[in-house]
Amino acid sequence: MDVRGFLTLRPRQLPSRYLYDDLGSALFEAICHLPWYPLTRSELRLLQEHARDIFSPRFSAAIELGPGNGSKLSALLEAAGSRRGRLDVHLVDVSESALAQARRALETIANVRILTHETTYEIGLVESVLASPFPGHRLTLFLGSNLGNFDPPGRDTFLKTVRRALSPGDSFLLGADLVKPERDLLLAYDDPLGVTAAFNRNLLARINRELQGNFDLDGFAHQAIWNGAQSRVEMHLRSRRRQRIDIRGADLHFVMDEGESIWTESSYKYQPRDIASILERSGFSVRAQWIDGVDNFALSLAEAK
Ligand code: AVI
Repeated sequence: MDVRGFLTLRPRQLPSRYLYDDLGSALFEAICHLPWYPLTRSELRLLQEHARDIFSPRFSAAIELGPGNGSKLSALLEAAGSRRGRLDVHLVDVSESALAQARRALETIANVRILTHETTYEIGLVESVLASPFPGHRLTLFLGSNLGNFDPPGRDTFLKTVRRALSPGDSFLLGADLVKPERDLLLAYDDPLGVTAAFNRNLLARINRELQGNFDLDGFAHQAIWNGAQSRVEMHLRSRRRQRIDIRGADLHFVMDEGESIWTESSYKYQPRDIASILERSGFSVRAQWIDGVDNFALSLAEAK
């Protein structure tokens, strides 16, 4: 973890990818079960309902970037039924434990060969494409509204990199959360059980553990803010008092004022038409968009131009 550069920025920040150590990943799994965080269930419903439209018999490989516990891809493959032939399934993640879990969820499915890539999305995608050359087309999946954790310039660069790795006619399935009433968004990111607060504060515990920090976890309040102008939910850790922070492993020492915050995550929320134009700008043609009107979530199926 390189925290020095981020914590000295104003406002102070920590990248959201640092939320996911083993405990952070387990807390995120728990969040997905919370009644106030409907994204995962909503996306799963869409995948099951539209599996036969998503899946084309011409696919010879499916590549999932960030497969989590593998449950979404396995639900999609099961629901695709006879639309699916023999398939290479590539799972890409930096976390060895996530890959092992996803592999276990998928290996009981008939007619699939599973290949794991313990690396970044960008490198893993290129490796997957090289390992599953033509004939046949590939379906790349980027689900869970993970796109929402990129800021807009990073998001556009990432999607263009994905497009460049693919060949014309390959498909891309994107799951993204939609704008909804502020009350629902704040409950999703500041739940009454305090699981999201624990997920956020665990970042400080991780720094204490891995970099010999002295963060007092009770000295920071979890805060979720809806920033309507930027269309994003922000997670912050707000200092409850003036306090001195020492992170010996990063040779970093500073004072935080009462009310000062560390910004730990942005989750962008979209309008369906924005998702379509982002994809088009990145070199894809949108073929279909399915919206869950109950929880406001969108699945978009696009094809590399
Ligand atoms: C992983 N990512 C899409 C989640 C999100 O909704 O931004 C992470 C999360 N943060 C708080 N709750 C869940």
